[in-house]
Amino acid sequence: MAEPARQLPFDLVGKRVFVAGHRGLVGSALVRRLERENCVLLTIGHRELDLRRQEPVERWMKMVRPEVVFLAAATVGGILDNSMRPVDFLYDNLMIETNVIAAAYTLGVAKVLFLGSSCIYPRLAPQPMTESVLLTGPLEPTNEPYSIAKIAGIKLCQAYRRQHGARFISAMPTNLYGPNDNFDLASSHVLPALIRKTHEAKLAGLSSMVVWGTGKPRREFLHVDDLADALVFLMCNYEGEEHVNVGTGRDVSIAELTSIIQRAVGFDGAIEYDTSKPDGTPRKLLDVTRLTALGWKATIPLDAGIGQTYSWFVEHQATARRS
Ligand code: GFB
Repeated sequence: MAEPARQLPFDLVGKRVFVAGHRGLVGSALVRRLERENCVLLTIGHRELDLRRQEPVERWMKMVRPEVVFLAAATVGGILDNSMRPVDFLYDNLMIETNVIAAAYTLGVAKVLFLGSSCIYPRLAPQPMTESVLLTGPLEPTNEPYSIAKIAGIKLCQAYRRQHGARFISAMPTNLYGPNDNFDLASSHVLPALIRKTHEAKLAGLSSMVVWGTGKPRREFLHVDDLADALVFLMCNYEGEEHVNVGTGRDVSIAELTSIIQRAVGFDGAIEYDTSKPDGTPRKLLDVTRLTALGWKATIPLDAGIGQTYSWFVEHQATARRS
């Protein structure tokens, strides 16, 4: 079937916009960003609606009739959490994306943006990774179930475009950080984990702190407010079946990241590398040429973003997710 009509820019003003996963890191940033778009926000908590269950999802979406969907709901976690809960990362994510995307099509939702992750790409993909390296090699074993679920989501959006002409698009963000992140040391990603560890080491007057792995892997970090801005930009200005990378185009080693966080927190203790923990993918850096050519660029520098996130953590420690 032919590509759907490309009426761009796609206007959000006055539209009923469902942000699935609005309490998470990405969803909450999207809600903050969409408040500037004069649209009608639709949200629901996971206690009220389990997105893994098809019939309640169909019923709720039929009732609220969204015209636009940002699919930011997902089971997510850091390297260890991915290894410990392969069923949750595969099953939950397959169910959530299948239910929401299928219901969006059935109900005639005008446009859907599905969110993946840079871990969809092969473990040893050439760096920086262009969108075209998808499915060209084996995945990183520590997050293979999550990656497979996210690849399925991209393919489902493409399939709806091809078979039914639906305007379903996908964005692949790099590693994210910011307010409302998970600060639990067992299940979080590296950046919030190191903020908390550094802060607690400083308060306890310790002379060192533990960092997992060798410190050599390289990662690219994007502030979630930049991501939310990019997602609104893509929703309004992108129409294509290829997914679009969203990142800064710059990466740092975990050792460099630790130094930046230590400076922000004001702790200069030694670093002990716990090499019993996995390094994961040696390097993950996105090629953001496609997004830059469309007209969007990240604006929040890493040190400023980390400073802001640290302040948020200190202020919200009591309520931030810590276990
Ligand atoms: O952020 P992270 O958990 O996930 O770990 P990935 C990144 C790197 O930081 C790894 C090291 O090399 C970790 O060993 N690291 C050092 C730490 N100290 C810590 C710590 O205290 N906590 C954590 N968590 N890491 C995830 C995927 O991979 O990236 C997900 O598992 C998802 O599926 C996400 O794609 C974006 O970047 O390795």
